Amino acid sequence: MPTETLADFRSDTVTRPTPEMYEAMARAELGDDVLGDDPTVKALEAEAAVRFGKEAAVFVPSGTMANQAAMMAWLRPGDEVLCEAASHVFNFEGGGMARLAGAQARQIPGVRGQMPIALLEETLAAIRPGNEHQPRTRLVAVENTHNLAGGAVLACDYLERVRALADERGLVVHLDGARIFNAAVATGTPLARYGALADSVSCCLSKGLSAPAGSLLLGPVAFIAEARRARKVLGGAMRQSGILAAAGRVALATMIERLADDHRRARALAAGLAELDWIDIDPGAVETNIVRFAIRGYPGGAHALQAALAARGVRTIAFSPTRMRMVTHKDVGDEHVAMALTAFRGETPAAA
Ligand code: TLP
Repeated sequence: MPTETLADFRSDTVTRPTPEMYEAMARAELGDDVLGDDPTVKALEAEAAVRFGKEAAVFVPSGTMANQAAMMAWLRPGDEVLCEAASHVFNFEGGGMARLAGAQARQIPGVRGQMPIALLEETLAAIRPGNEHQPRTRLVAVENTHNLAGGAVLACDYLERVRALADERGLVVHLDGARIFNAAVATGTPLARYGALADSVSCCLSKGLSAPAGSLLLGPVAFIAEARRARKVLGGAMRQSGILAAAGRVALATMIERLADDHRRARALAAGLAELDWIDIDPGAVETNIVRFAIRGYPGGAHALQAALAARGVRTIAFSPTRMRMVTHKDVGDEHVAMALTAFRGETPAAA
């Protein structure tokens, strides 16, 4: 049996840089970004700010740092954040909101990644800003696309309603847009539209866009100045980071439109998995590049299946004994989708 990984569906974070990125990195004009004179970082920040229609941007090493620097810049200790219960910022960032910003999260259970508007209204109606017993509710966090909701897209009319509620109550909106490019491509929405609906936006260049590392945080000038301070505190202020920014510029310029291919392959993968009666999946729910599903009757559960698939050269992630995730990206082609489906068929449990 092959042990070498041939088809890696664990995440779109596994993508390798393109030849054009390597070339841009080799040729990048560099300075010292902590001293504020790396021209390639500055160019990337300026280009991203224009795309999202934001005043300013700061380049950071990761999506986690982009989100957490945003929290540190917007919040004071004791503040409260409203976030979807399955959001990345709450579940997968090491408790940073509490640890770094000293803020507490009020979790709102969502439907396909959306906090129901009625529930948000009810929650916000109970806020009494002048009451010293209550935390100061300061920020609403949204995630688009929503990772744990299987890459679900948050529609602009939903985001408009969140924006309006936040405005009524004087709250800021932070958009975790780690995969905002996928949302934009899936719906034909300009990035500036998303930029207009949130006070701050984070986005990742190192996921579907395939840069080796790097994310951006975007927002008003004063906020970004504060976020730069947070980046420094977090150890994320880098020196010749133009090397990474050069790949990021290529990512922004060349890698957005092709995400449609990843979405098409994710739908094909989901349709193939749906034919297996031991897999529970709704292929109609696959809107972008993330495919989540549940398995039934596999001896040892999802972790054992993950190991068996890996032995067949197909890497996946088991999130629980029954739940798995696969993500399509630049480095998986149609042949890898076919290979994955063959591997799943080969693992059909005897009882199924
Ligand atoms: N998500 C990773 C894991 O952490 C789960 C993945 O493989 O999907 N926001 C969202 C919505 C994300 O999905 C991620 C990464 C981040 C933020 C953090 O980005 P990084 O990994 O660059 O810190």
